[in-house]
Amino acid sequence: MILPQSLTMDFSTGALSGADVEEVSRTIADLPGVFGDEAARRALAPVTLVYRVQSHLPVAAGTEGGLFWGTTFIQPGLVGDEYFMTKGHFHAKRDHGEYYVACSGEGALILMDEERHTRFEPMRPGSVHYVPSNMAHRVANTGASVFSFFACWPSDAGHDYDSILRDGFSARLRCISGQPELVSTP
Ligand code: M6P
Ligand code: ZN
Repeated sequence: MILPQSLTMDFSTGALSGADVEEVSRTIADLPGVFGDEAARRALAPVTLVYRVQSHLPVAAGTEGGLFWGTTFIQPGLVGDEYFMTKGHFHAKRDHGEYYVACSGEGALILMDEERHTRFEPMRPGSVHYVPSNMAHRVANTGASVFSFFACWPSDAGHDYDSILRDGFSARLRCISGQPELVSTP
């Protein structure tokens, strides 16, 4: 039996379409405590879109052995001198990894291990990034247009946002003289 293809992806934009695509949006109002300069965040219009995530979740979250697929679209912009970025998370199951593939625009993958060493990898269309286990990860848009990337992660990985909201990353990706620079947090 041949079933019709129900999920498609536009390789130029990363957009997913199909019956089972879920979408969440994160605005400036949704991201208190995420950026270093909280006053600069509050000075922006609360409805300003920072990023949205389209995902295909074919099994229930927490199911062992399944995979999730998604595209994240990050708007260009700054909060103070920090690039618009995702909240960032460790996986609740720390030994679970993830793949990211850049689609369009310019971005950066910021990775921090459990000893709080932080580094970043530039993301350009076609670059493939393996997020190792035990690493917190977030993505920033370092360009002037929407940055999109694909992600594939285990359905039982889970998101631990609390550790990041409590302790942050040990460094922030700031726009210094027009270039991304990782600056240690005090
Ligand atoms: C990628 C994946 C998702 C994640 C999204 C946004 O698409 O890693 O699991 O939800 O990025 O990142 P965050 O949840 O940290 O805001
Ligand atoms: Zn993840």
